[in-house]
Amino acid sequence: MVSRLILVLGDQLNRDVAALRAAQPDDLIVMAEVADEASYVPHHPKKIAFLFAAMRKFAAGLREDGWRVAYTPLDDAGNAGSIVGELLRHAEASGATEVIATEPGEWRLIDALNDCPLKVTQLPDNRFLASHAEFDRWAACRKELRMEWFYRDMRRKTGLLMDEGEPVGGKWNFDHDNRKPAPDEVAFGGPMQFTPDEVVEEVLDLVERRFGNNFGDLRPFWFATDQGQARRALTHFVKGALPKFGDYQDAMLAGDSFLYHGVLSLYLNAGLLTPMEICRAAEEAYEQGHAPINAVEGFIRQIIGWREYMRGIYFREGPDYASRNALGHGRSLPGFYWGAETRMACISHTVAQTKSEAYAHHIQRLMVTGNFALLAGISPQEVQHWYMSVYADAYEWVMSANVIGMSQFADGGIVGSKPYVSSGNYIDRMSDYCGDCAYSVKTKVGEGACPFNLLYWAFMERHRDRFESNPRMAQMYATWDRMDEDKRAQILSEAETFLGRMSQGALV
Ligand code: FAD
Ligand code: DLZ
Ligand code: SF4
Repeated sequence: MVSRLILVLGDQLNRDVAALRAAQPDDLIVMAEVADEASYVPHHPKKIAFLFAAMRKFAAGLREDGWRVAYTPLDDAGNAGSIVGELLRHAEASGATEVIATEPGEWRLIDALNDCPLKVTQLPDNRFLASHAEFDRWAACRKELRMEWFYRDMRRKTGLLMDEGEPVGGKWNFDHDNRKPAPDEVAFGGPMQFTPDEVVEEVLDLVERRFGNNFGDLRPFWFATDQGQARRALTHFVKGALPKFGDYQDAMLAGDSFLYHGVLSLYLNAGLLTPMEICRAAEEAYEQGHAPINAVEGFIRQIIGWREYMRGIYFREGPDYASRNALGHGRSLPGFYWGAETRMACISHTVAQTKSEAYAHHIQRLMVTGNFALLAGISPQEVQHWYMSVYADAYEWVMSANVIGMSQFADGGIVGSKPYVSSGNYIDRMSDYCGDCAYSVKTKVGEGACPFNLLYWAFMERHRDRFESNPRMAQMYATWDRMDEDKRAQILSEAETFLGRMSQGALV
C-alpha cells in the first residue's frame, strides 16, 4: 500500500530536501530521467551525464536506507517522457492520489505541477537561506534592490564572519583588495577530478547515444557524482585555491580554465552540497589562519549574497522575467557562440573552454561572452538560451537574473544600476587573451581595431537617451563627446560594418 508519491527532481539530490523530510515509510519516492527535462534546451552532454549519474546514485542510496523508490531510467520502455507523466503513471500503478514535491527552480515546472490532475503540494525549497517571503519583505521597502544590503542581512542571519553583531575584520566587503590582473602562474592544479565508475560509464554511453549531437564534449568526464565526492572536491578547493580566490577572482588565462575558482556551483545547484556547508568550510579556513579575509569574505558573499539574491529576483519578478528586453535588442546569436571560427581570441578561448568543460567562470561569462552579446545587441532570449544550454550549473532560477538582469540589462536596471559593458581594455587588463588575437586591443578605430572598442561606443551612442543621465556613465559620454566628430563617425560606421558582416556569417 502506497500512501503518497514523493517527487525528487534531478537538481534536488539532498536527503534534507523538503519533500524527503516530509516522507513517511508508506510513501513511494519518484525519480525519473525524462525527455522533457533533458531537452527543454540542448543541455551540454556533461550536464546531462552529471545529473543522471548523480540521480542514479542518490536513488540507490535511498533504497539502501530502506526507502521505496520508483526510478525510471531514460531508456525504460514505459517512460512517460515528462515529470507529470511519470507521476500519473506511478499514481495509477500504486493507487496514490497525492504528491509531495519540493518547489522546482523554474516557473515552467511549477506550473506543470500546479496543472497536474493529482493533488500536488509544493513545499518551499529549504536548500536556500532566504525564503520567497523573506526576500519579498526585504525588497518591499526599498527603491533599489542592491545586493550589498541584502548580503549584509544574510550575514546577520547566518552569523557567518560575524563577531558580536559586527562584521569580522571591521568591514562588510573586502573587494577593494581583490580583482588583481591575471598572474603569470597559477599554483592550483584545478578542481578535483574523479574517474568514472561503472554507474557513470553506463550513463556516459546513454548520453552519447541520445545527446551526442548537443554542443559540448562529453568526455573526458571528471565531475563528482555523489555527495561524498562533492565534499572531497570542496575540501580540495578550500585547501588549494581559496586563499588566492579573492586576489584572482576576475582574472582570465587562455591556458587555465579554472584559476582559483571552486567549480562547485554544479554540485551546489544539484543539492550535493549545501550553501552553509560550503560557507562554514570557508569560514573555518579563515579562523584557522589558512585563508585571508579578502578571499573568504569574497567567496562567502558570492554564495549567501549573489546566489540568494539572484534567486530572489527571479521569483519576485515573476514568470515573464525571462522574456524581458528593455533595450529592444533583436540580433541573432552568431555561430561562433556554438563553436564556429572567430578571430576574437577572447571569445574563441571562452567558447572552446565552455565546450570542453561545460564551465566558464563568472568574468568570462559576464565580461567576454555576455559583454559582447550586449554590445552587439543580441536578443537577450537567445543569449539566455545559449547560457542555459552550455553550462553544467545552468538552471533558470539562477540563470535568468544573471543573464536578463546582470549581463544584458534586459530587466531595465533591477539587478544592475548600469550595464556591464566594456571596451577591449578591460579584457586586456584582466587576461592574456589579447596577445594572441588577430585584432589589436590598442587600436581604437581603423585596420585591425578590436571589435569591443568599436562596439562599445556604438552601444553608448545607440542607447544615449537611456544612459546619458546615469551619473555612473556620465564620464564615458563626456569622453565620447570630446572625440573628434570624424573619428566618432568612423567608429560608428566601422561598428555597423562589423555587425553587418557578423550577421551575414562572415569570419569576424
Ligand atoms: P566561484 O567563482 O568559485 O564562486 C563561488 C560560488 O558563488 C559559485 O559556486 C556560485 O554558487 C556562487 N556565485 C557566484 N556568483 C554568482 C552569481 N552571480 N549568481 C549565482 N551564484 C553565484 N551561476 C550558476 O550557478 N548557474 C548559472 O546558470 C549561472 N549563469 C550565469 C550566467 C551569467 C551571464 C553570469 C554572468 C553568471 C552566471 N552564474 C551562474 C554565476 C557564476 O558565473 C557561476 O556561479 C560561477 O561561475 C560558478 O563557478 P564556480 O563554482 O567556480 O564559482
Ligand atoms: C536539468 C535536468 C535534466 C537534464 N534532466 C532531468 C531529468 O531527467 N529528471 C529530473 O527530474 N530533472 C532533470 N533536470 C532538472 C530539472 O530540469 C530541474 O529540476 C528544473 O529545471 C527546475 O530547476
Ligand atoms: Fe578580445 Fe579585442 Fe582582446 Fe581580441 S583584442 S582578445 S577581440 S578584447
